[in-house]
Amino acid sequence: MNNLLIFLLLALIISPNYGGRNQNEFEEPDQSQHSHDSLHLRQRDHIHRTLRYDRPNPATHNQILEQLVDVYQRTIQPLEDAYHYNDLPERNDLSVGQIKANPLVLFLGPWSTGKTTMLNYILDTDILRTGAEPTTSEFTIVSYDEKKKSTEGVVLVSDKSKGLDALEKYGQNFLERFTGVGLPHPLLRRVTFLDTPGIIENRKQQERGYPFNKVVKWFIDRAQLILIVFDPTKLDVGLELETLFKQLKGKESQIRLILNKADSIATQELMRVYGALFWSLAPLINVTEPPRVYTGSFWPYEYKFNSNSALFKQEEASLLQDLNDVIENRLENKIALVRQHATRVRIHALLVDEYLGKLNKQWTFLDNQENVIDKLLQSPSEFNIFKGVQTKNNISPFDLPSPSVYRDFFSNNHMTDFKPLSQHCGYFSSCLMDQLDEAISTKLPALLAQANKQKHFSESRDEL
Ligand SMILES: Nc1nc2c(ncn2[C@@H]2O[C@H](COP(=O)(O)OP(=O)(O)OP(=O)(O)O)[C@@H](O)[C@H]2O)c(=O)[nH]1
Ligand SMILES: [Mg+2]
Repeated sequence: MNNLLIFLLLALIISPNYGGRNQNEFEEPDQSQHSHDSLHLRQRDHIHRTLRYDRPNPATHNQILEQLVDVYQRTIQPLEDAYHYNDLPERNDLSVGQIKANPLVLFLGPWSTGKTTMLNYILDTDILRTGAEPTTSEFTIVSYDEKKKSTEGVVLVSDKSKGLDALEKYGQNFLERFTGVGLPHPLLRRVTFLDTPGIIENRKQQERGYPFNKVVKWFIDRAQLILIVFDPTKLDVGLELETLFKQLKGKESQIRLILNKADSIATQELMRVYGALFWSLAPLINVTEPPRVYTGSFWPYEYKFNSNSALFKQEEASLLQDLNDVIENRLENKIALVRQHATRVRIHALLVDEYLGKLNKQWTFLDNQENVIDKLLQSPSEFNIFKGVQTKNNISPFDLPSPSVYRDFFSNNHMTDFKPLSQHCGYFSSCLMDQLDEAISTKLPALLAQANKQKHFSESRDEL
């Protein structure tokens, strides 16, 4: 009996999770690294050369960003507030913090495929814990800080300047699984990474205690590059991965597939795995152009003897170039994001205005106002509401939300709480909608032209 007790005590002490230790604490040494001691490190000059770490942001970069914030605050936000845009269910909200934030690069995919190792490799660190078992248990934002620092999720979401405050809605359980790692790495001045817990097939959503898929979708909507990492020795495509790809619809141009650890299998097998990967993913990716796949071994060690090292080197160079393009295009992407948001806010304001117009037309003093509102919400097509907005304002039918969204919206906001667009005009300033239209058609394209000019100027300076 005593022996059994001693055995259990010992087992508990040597267990890696003894004491409920947070798996992502970055002081923790990587146990798996010990087995890598005999491996030689690869040169990393190419990473530095491609990503041009030390090049500071040009002064014009920040000026353009400030102007973009100004356009948002002066012309888009007033309409957002006037028509309670942020009460729309499933909306894509925007904040000054998000506009100013660095481009976001996501690491997603099944467990133990090498996501965290790859991130450590790019940043030349071993600060994030890696391991052969499911290791990353937290959504980990890796961003710039003057010194190494770990920040808890609750703190991250309470700082509005970080643009992460909207994540608070996913609850305390999520916040306990959300963490920030700050590093004084120059690359992080220009880009922010998110490491995610690997997908484990057959695990039910509720076991996580927070809406994992919704959280992933929130980050997907805000990411400029989405790296989905696979391990050629375990290509199991199940329900969780299918769900992930469903959430990636519309973001196909940002997706890159990584066939990692490719030097651990023979060439012929690698070809077979490459085919199998496409075969299993094809039904999940609904576009004519397949996503780019990078094949290689994205860790700091020399490729295994006899592997396709020349190919892997080229693949790594292309991937780094891809990452650099995202960094270089960050201003254009931000302007496009604000423009897309402005278009959504415009459509919302036009729809509320149309509902109001129809209410005023349909309602007479003999009717019960609530009944008229209900009729408008239940059958908007009878009153030509969506079609009317679409044709009068030259909007694509694909950009219009579903009428059920407005049944939801007006259940929390009474229709008569809003004023029509024609009443949102100042004595000395133009109407809110005219200002928004001007931002979409003139101000934002002008900022885009400035951003392009600045990019070409930096590129031509690099070539000298
Ligand atoms: N042979 C080889 N092994 C690798 C490579 N990259 C990572 N590994 C190993 O694969 C295991 C898993 O690596 P992680 O980086 O922890 O994987 P992950 O995708 O972050 O895993 P989760 O956090 O559990 O989702 C570790 O033992 C790594 O040392 C690689 O390129 N080649
Ligand atoms: Mg990991």
